[in-house]
Parts: sequence; C-alpha cells; structure tokens
Amino acid sequence: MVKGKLITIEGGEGAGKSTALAFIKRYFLQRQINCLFTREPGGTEIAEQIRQLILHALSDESVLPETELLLMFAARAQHIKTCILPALESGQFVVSDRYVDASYAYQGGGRGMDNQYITMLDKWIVGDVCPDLTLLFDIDPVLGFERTKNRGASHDRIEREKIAFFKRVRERYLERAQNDRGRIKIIDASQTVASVEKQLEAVLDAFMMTV
Ligand code: T5A
Repeated sequence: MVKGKLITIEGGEGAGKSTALAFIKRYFLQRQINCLFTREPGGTEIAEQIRQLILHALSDESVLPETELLLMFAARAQHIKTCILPALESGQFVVSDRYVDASYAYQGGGRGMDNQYITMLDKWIVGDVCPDLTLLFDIDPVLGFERTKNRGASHDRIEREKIAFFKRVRERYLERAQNDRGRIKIIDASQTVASVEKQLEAVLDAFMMTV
C-alpha cells in the first residue's frame, strides 16, 4: 500500500507557525506534491467543536488539566481516524499544525501532568500514526508574545497563561527534540521571515531526499 508522509509543525505561541505554513504550501505546490493541510486541536467537524470548547469555553468553571488532556486526545482520535489516516493511506502528504508533541509540551510541561498518562493516551490514540518529520519553531516566549500582540486578535484560554507556563512548554519541546533528533528539527523562529524560510527549505529539501 502507498503510504503518505506526516509532517507536523510545533512551537510556542507566536512562533510563526501560521506564517510558515504559507511557505510550506508553496513548497509542496511547486513540487506538485498533493498535500492535505490540517490542524490540532481540530481538523474535522467534531474535533473543531472540541477545539472551541477547549480554547473558548464560555464558563466561569475552570477547566481541569485532566479534562484538557482528555479533550485534546478526544479531538485527536477523531482527527486521526477520519482525516489523517485515510489521507496517508491514499498516499497523500499530511501537514498538521500541531499534533501529539503539543500534548507532551503543554499538558505535560506547561500543566505539569504526569508523563505516564500522556504516554498511555499516545500509545492508545496515536499508535503508529507518528510524524515522519516535525518542524519545531523555537522562540523565547517573551518574544513570541510580543509578536502576538501586534497581531491584534484576543487571547484564547491557553494564551492567557503566565509566561512561566510557556517557558516550561518550551523546555519540554526542546527536551523532546534532544531525544528525537532524527524526527524533530529545530527552526530558530526568532529570526526574520526570510531566514526562517531558508531554514525551512533546507530541512524540507533534506527530508524530501529520504522519501
Ligand atoms: N494545544 C494544542 C495544547 O495545549 N495541547 C495539544 O495537544 C494541542 C494540539 C492551539 C492551542 O492549543 C494548545 C496550544 C495552543 O495554545 P494554535 O491554533 O496552534 O493554538 O495557535 P497558536 O499556537 O496560539 O499559534 P499562534 O497563532 O499564536 O502563533 P503562530 O501561528 O505560531 O504565529 P503567527 O504565524 O500567527 O505569527 C504571530 C505574529 O508574528 C508575526 C506574524 O506576522 C504575526 O503577526 N511573525 C513574525 N514577525 C517577525 N519575524 C518572523 N519571523 C515572524 N513570523 C511571524
């Protein structure tokens, strides 16, 4: 069976993932590679509804870390089974704006949830639908937040966390990159857009040589 490739994009708030996505779309279009672009939490109708609940729940009740983690994986289960897997099995490339590494970084690093729960859900829900390549947009959270201020949109529930939370998120991402250098490629997102695109092109070119 032809199998596509799964590329994921990760990083802290305001790291420039959305900006880089436009470049990645052009990159694959120019090479006439059929690519599905999706995101987490979200990517399917139900998963987008769960995203809304996670990021914009209209309630004074605080969302428990356990609830947040389980909702992330509930959305991910829908996303994998109904969107990612069928695309990969038809030989398509899939590019997801965030995936399972985000749960380790945000719920594990940020919220301090025990890794064993995340690993258990990862094994159950993600299984072998692992990314072939992960682009980690690394930036100091202070600079990331400066950038989102310029964007003007209001902050969602997670974006309203304190800077210490995002420092822990960054540390956990970097720790994962350190332990999985073959898959996770760090992009220095503090650089100019042109420099970020240059880094991306080099990583994508190297990856395409392997497929
Ligand atoms: N989440 C998600 C979890 O907690 N657990 C999980 O398992 C998953 C899957 C999702 C939220 O959910 C959490 C993480 C997140 O909090 P999201 O939709 O991924 O959120 O959105 P954010 O991460 O919040 O992404 P942002 O939209 O905030 O940031 P981006 O996309 O990284 O940044 P972007 O491209 O919008 O850029 C921000 C600003 O900077 C400028 C842009 O023009 C823009 O104004 N910019 C640059 N400026 C200077 N130099 C550059 N190189 C620049 N690149 C961009």
